[in-house]
Amino acid sequence: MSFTIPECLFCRIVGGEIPADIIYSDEHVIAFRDIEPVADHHILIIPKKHIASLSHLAEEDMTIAGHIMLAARKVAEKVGIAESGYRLVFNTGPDSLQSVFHIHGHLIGGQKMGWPPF
Ligand code: IU
Repeated sequence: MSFTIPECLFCRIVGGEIPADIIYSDEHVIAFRDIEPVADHHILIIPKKHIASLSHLAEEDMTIAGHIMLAARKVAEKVGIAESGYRLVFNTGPDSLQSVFHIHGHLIGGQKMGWPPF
């Protein structure tokens, strides 16, 4: 699935137009380091298809959702946080402070975290 929109920053990263520190890429998703990391490891996992947020995920996107989760597991293993633990956070909508409207999971780890996250 390769639906992209030109004004979307993350679609432009997918297209190679904007550089990113890419950790993982396959047919459906890419993962790259966040430019403003909040933890030792902070990696964004995004589908190549443009989907604005979790609230815009359709039934037909079920496979893509699965690919994002599997990529998170692979990236966690690759950067060495699979055993110590991590979070996968999908900020969705205004209360969550979502700022980029191309769905992305924040894979966060490499240090002890607190709970609740606000
Ligand atoms: P949010 O959940 O939509 O708030 O997260 C967007 C993230 O995208 C945020 O952590 C930014 O630091 C990150 N980001 C980035 O990695 N590269 C960019 O060029 C831009 C934002 I703009």
